[in-house]
Amino acid sequence: MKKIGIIMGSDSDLPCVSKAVDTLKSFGVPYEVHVFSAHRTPKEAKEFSENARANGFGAIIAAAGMAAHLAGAVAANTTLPVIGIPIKSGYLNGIDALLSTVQMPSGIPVATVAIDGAVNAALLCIEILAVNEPELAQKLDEKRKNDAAKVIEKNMAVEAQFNN
Ligand code: RP5
Repeated sequence: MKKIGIIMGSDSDLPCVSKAVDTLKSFGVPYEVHVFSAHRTPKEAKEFSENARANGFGAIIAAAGMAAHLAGAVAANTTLPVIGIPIKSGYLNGIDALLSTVQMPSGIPVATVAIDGAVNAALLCIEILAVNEPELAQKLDEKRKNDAAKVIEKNMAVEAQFNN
């Protein structure tokens, strides 16, 4: 199975990014985690992105806060799918990172999830891999069913509390 590359601009992004790691782990998807900054360590970020396909990656998650150009910079150097996570931080609480990540000019796509949307970033990567991995597709179906069952249970509890 292809690996997922998880990169972040700073280790201060880890509290959010670790949720993506946990999600990939729960599906048994292989991954690597790195801190590469588009502005502090641009050479390392470029080298990783340029070699990612040859090194067995199937998609890359790039998480960054503030003037977040990491996902775009990674996407500039690979044609693997890149999922951007705008990190909530600083004076603007992630709105800056959201706009920096989502507003990519035509030609270099970055699929952007919600601010701090680490779980969805991982799920999107799993969905990408599941195109060629039937077992992963089955696990995704099971998760949807389990999630729905939990909501149905909560609905029953709420209905029992408020409806006669
Ligand atoms: C971005 O700046 C990082 O992705 C991080 O979210 C933010 C702050 O970085 P630190 O100053 O905490 O290293 O590059």
